[in-house]
Amino acid sequence: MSRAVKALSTAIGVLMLATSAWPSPAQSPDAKRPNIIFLLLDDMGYADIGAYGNTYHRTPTIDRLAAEGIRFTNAYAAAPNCSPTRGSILTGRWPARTGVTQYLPGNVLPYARMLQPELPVGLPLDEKILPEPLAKAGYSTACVGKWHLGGGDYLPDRRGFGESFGLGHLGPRTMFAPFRIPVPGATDGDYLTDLLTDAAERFIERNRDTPFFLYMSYYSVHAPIQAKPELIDSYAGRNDPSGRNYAVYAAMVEGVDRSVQRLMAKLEHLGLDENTAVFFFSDNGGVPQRAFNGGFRSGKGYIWEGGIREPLIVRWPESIRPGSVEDTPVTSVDFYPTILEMAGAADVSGHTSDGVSLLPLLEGSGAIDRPALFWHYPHYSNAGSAPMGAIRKGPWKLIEFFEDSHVEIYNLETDPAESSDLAKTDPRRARLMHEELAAWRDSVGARLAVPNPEFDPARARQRRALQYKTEWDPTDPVQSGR
Ligand SMILES: [Ca+2]
Repeated sequence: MSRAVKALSTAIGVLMLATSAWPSPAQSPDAKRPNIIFLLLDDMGYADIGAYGNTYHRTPTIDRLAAEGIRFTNAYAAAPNCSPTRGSILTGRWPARTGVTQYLPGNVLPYARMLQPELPVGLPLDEKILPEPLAKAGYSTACVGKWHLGGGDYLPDRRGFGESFGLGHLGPRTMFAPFRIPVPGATDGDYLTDLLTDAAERFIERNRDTPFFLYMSYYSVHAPIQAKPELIDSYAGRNDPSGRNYAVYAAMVEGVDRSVQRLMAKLEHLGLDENTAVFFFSDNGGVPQRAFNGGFRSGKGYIWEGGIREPLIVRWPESIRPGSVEDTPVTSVDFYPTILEMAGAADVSGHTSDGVSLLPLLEGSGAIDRPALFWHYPHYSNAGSAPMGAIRKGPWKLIEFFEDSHVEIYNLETDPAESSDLAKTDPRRARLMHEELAAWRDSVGARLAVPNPEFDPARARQRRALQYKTEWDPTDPVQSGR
């Protein structure tokens, strides 16, 4: 439909609304509630897409989302890896509060300098998640793709999602069918990103007449790094200014862009693109060997900026001015209250969110009020990081390293690469921020890493097999995601 015809039909719609004494259901306030699509990428770096400065990867559709919506430059994941950030999105609560502070099931390092707090087997069942209040408000809900918040009773369709389509709790060993868990409709050689998009399209088609919430959680661009051969070939001879020329990774990123293009075309075809809010976000920073983290320090697994600063785009033509850029620091716990406010949905009783609704920023109608952002990562990551915590307050960030209790502070405005520690030159600021971080940990009941009496430097990285709790059966392929 052309813009002129669209404008005309909107005008006719408004006219009908104004003159009709008995509004039909299609004209009730319900019909105006936006559909919400949350596109969640796995391990995508801050600058993996063109809208954030990448000139090697081709991401025209995602760039267009930014051009037609709002792009955040200080958006954060609440954690530097998968499960805790995913939990924070779905609950609106800090990982330190839900207890999911590490990828599940985590790791056991019996000789490390510190003993890590025990993890739950999944996002605790008493945690309320987004689809519940949305369903109560009349939304159809679906989880498509990666979950990583527990198997069995912890899976999305048992947690309030109306339907789910994916590979269970964990990730795939291959991006090409056959997978270790059969996927309905998949034939050998099918690409996983495309299959998820197929499922999302079917969900959108089926729910075109009711408001819907689609949690679209791509397995890309997490390992295994695999892409369709024709896309890989198309990167031959293309200039990567980083010098890596990792065509497979680039093609994997572009594979997502092509899927997003299909979803946007579907929305437009159904006349839903104006009143659908589309979020684009990544669950943690990129792996530095392949991803572009925008010049920020380090990557996945660390709470240096490279591990937690994320691309965040929201397109919602009904309410967002095209081409907006927002510098206010925001975090993944904010999505829950934002989405509820967008949907006009009341929260479920007994649930409290740690987040702040971003609607004033999205609409350009005002600022948000929040004293600080916090991170609590009392764990060892696969990338080699040791237990750490952080607070960001204005341009200032303090990082606490739990193994030796030392702190560092950085001014992110003047030193976004976190290269110059100012803790010794500004000890008062360091002390105040450290106290605020510790007080926050107390307030959310954060579980701490503690000194390990068995610490053995030579064997510190040696792992022991996990002892699973009885409610999660690791021999069950559906639960374990194998
Ligand atoms: Ca991840």
